[in-house]
Amino acid sequence: MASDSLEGVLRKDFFWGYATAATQVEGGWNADGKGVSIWDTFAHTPGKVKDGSTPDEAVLSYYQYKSDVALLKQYGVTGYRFSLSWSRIIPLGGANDPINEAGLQYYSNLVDELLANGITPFVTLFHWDTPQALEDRYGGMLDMKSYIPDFVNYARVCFERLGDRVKNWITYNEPGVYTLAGYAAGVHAPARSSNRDLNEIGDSSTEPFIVGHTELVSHAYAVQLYREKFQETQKGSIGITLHGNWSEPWDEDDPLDQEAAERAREFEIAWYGDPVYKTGDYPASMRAQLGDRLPKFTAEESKLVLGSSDFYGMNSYTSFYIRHLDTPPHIDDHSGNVEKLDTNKKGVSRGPESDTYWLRTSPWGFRKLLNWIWKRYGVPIYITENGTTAKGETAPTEEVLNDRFRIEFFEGYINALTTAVKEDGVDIRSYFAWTFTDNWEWAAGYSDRFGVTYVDFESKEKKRYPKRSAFVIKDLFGKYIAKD
Ligand code: GBH
Repeated sequence: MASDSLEGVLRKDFFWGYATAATQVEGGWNADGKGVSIWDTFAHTPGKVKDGSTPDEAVLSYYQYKSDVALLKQYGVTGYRFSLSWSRIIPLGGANDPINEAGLQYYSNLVDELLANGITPFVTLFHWDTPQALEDRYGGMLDMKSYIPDFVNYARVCFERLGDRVKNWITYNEPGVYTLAGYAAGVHAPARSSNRDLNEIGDSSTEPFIVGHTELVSHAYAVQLYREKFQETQKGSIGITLHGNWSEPWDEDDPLDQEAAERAREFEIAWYGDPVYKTGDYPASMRAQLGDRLPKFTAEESKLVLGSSDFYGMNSYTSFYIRHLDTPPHIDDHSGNVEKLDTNKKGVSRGPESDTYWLRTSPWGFRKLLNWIWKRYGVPIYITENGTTAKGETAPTEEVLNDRFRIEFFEGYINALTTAVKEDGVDIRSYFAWTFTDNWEWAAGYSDRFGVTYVDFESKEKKRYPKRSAFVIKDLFGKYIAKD
């Protein structure tokens, strides 16, 4: 393997570590004044989560942050990406609603603990947990005019209270996943779609695009505020994190499949990426298929959104083969009228199966995706999530903790990203593996284990058991990051 020649390839200030999200790890769902989020509501609605579980306790990191930071330190990380729970900080969410000091104190303590251990915090403002009160008050992100001042006020509180120590901000995590899972498929909170077997309310053909627009514009206003009022003194950077997998043509020689794959990338990634980094507008392929169902940017919005991210925050897990369809697009299609397949025309698989239906190990697409993003947008890339589950992880046995499958995943992807830096000149500044510990995997509950740390969810304290992958990742970055 080429791994030795990759020694010292990554910049010496490259950040690496683990990413988490508040709902998935904190627990303390109503502790110390926290308000209810749409995910609390969702999970407490019978039938919504696969194993009937809730994030009420999750992995109790709200209570165990000190020992968790100690474990992170043992894993050798230089950064830790976590999200703030909006309803922990402002329980009712709105610009005129009271602040919960106890909630802010928790995050302030966590930041201090990280810094005291030499770990740089990367903080996400929004990882899907809209305050329920805003949903009830005006429909959350469906009402952009009401929502923007509330989100911007929340961002301001975070900058004011944590920005003296937090220098790396991410506004939204995966706006596209929030909209598609929550408003198109209806399988995530706030559980809206056109599918009346699943959801009482919603319209999959319009709402995802309305909500996506709200995310983009509110992101841009929060960034404007940071740049005008905080950046000069606090000297941090701010951006957005987009989700995207690699789309490869099913038949590499068929121009229709090549176009379909590019269309799939545009619907999944450029939906948000082009407005922010390239044109201030949605891709032409989306306008062509969606017409007036896709909102239009006003001149003012467009100007505000374009250039509103200091970096490209990138979450990616897998690759798919994409085949064109000969039929016209369905009104509820959000992928560019394509078919997503596990094997290509020659019968080659996209990669070995994990324990999660959509996820297969396919590092070959990771390098291609890094190049596609770099060529299209040309801003530094911060990889903010990447990781996998593995079959058969049901008890912390020696075999499970020696997690070969996950190790091979990380070896492949970390190799691919380092090769993209070395061979292709892509500017990559961070890598956060998903995730630190097994956690509450949203609608999949506790069944999908993404952690480099096994968690015994049956134990009262959610006991942690390091898996070997944590130490393999440490060794890899120890080699690949340049020394002084
Ligand atoms: C991330 O999202 C999240 O940020 C994180 O919270 C989560 O725990 C982690 O991934 C692992 O799931 O059937 O092909 O349409 C990744 C989100 C999940 C988005 C699968 C697309 C639909 C798959 N992706 N989803 S598909």
